[in-house]
Amino acid sequence: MPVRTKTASVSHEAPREEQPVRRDAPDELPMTMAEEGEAPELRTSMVRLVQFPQIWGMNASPFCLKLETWLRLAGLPFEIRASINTQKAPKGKLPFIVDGGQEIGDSTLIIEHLKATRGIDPDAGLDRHALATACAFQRLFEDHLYYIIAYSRWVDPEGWSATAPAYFTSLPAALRPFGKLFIRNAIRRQLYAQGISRHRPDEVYDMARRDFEAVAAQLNTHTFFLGEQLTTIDAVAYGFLANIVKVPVETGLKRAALEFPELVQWCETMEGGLYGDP
Ligand SMILES: N[C@@H](CCC(=O)N[C@@H](CS)C(=O)NCC(=O)O)C(=O)O
Repeated sequence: MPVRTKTASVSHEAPREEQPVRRDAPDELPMTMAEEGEAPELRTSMVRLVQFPQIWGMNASPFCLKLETWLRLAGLPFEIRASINTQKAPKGKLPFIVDGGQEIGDSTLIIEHLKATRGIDPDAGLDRHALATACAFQRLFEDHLYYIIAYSRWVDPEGWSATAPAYFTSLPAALRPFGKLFIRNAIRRQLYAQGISRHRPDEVYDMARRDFEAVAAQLNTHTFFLGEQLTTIDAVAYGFLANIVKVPVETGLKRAALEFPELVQWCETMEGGLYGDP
């Protein structure tokens, strides 16, 4: 369903004439094949997205939500297989995809694979400066804010009171107390090793507030992250921001995000445009 925003409309269902374009220009194709002078067949197979099941009415994994959002933004057909088994994932983490029998892990590598094999690239029109901005913001979300989200859910007692009852419902009741303790302790050790848990909660959430400041400043200049068109960084940002403002984990992290109404508004625009009723 197209969504009207201040200055632009967004739809994950491209009108017929804007359906994914087959690109035959050799310089846009993988180098080895272009060198042979042959245009590879662009794949049309349905992508299977393997990701965690929903919690709180959405995908509570920022990386899974990022990839699902990108698939919707790109207008590619996909089916979802819910799983909690990371051991079956090619890189031991979710999400991964199965594409024509090939398993591919890591949301960013998956997006690169899909751009190359489907000939579709929401970032094609971006200049060097815009790509640099996208790269820096992606690192902010994936290599900084991600750990604060994990801290808010698994370490902060306020967040744990929402995480504990929501996350373990697929475990048999008798195993739940052990599962909760085991997984929480493992994540606490990871966050201590990564470093974020060595700070006081007010320090952690102040760091997040600076991230939100940067994101809000960027969003204030355009409808979407890099202008009036959706690009990959919008999918990245939605995976993380929605996982803060739209989940019932009431910690200093969410309170800091809610100080920026433009972030909430932008999440609503994204949700309405990409997840709204067809
Ligand atoms: N770089 C990976 C990160 C994926 C990731 O960290 N996934 C988390 C869920 S948000 C996961 O599978 N955690 C389970 C684990 O580490 O065992 C990507 O972009 O896909």
